[in-house]
Amino acid sequence: MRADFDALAQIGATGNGGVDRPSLSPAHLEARAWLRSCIIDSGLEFRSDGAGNHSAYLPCGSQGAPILLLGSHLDSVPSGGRFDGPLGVLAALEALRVVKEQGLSLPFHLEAIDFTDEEGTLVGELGSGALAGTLALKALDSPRGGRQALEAGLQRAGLTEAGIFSAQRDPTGLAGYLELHIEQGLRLMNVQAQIGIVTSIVGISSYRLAFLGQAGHAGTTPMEDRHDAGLAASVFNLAARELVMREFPGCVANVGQIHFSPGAFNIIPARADLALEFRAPDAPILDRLEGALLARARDAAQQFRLELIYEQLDRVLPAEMAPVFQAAIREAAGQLGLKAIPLASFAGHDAQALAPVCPVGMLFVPSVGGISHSPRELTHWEDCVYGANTLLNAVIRLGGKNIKTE
Ligand code: HGY
Ligand code: MN
Ligand code: MN
Repeated sequence: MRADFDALAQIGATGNGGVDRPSLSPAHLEARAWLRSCIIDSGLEFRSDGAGNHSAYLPCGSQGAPILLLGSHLDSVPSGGRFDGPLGVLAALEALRVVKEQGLSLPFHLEAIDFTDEEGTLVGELGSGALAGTLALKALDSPRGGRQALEAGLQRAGLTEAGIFSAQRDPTGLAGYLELHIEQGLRLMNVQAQIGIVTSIVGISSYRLAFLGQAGHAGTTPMEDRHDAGLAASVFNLAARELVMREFPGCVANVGQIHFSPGAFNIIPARADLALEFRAPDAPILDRLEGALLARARDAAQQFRLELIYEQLDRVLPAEMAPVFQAAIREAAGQLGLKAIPLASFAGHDAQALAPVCPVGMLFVPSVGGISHSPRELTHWEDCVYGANTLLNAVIRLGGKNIKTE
């Protein structure tokens, strides 16, 4: 697993410990080709689907048994870390290898999967949403990464929009989904725990907003006469932060992009385009937060006598982790003598796309300094191994439980 991890980290490497593998980019496709060869060299069956999900399949269950999916994603955020996603895919692959070597038989088959575009540099949880049948057709109309990037990526990967939806699986064939991931926060490190038993995953919504003002001469236009879109964008960004910190404890909001146009030193910005994302632990709070943020945007537009337009790009629901999966993780960690604590995930994950159709579970390992989505992302290798062993042992424990009913 270590040799695989180090080899994979070289693909799309940014030279400072990170990787740059946006979904369906050449570097991402190179990583997928590398995974395919790993799967075949391991004597496992290679599979891929219309959404570009790549997987290793091990028929270790009885005839007609459902499949327990394990995995994560190989795509990264731009200039991201080398652990976010790959650790889960490689630990899943290693689990299949060990089950195969040991000749273990389980009440389900195993499949180690690399989901397409978890990070949303194109759409967001694209492959997992397609497999689950939860991907909305409209999600492809105005995707987070823009239509052009989506079309170019699909073409590069030999995929089609219609083909994406053919990836949907019959839920009766799915025993569930279990994912190992880095925590991307500080809670495990703060209590010296090795394993996080994920209890729930946060809901996430994203919008594109634009403030529309008037271009003008930056030198000759009196300050009080300006319709400056840039000012509204700045006021809104600060107002969003204040709103969340004052009125929405446990939630977050982020303006990840602001683009002023025409964009010159001496032109008053006519237009400011913003990428807004916000997260809440449950759907009603997510909806309340959405309304409050849009009200702040309207206030900012009014304050500077501007027009406001906006479009919701996606809304991923919060998800509860199946108690039987949490129990299997807790027992596996205990059996390995590891300290495990329950915790909610404020990062989104493929597991939340699958949660509506099958029982899901996640386990975390510590992130040094809580840093992620950065080349400085780091998990000590010892913790990666603890996570992989806990994943494997949780799979074996799930083999002894009645997953669908417990
Ligand atoms: O954005 C997230 O929470 C995840 O890393 N995709
Ligand atoms: Mn991830
Ligand atoms: Mn991520």
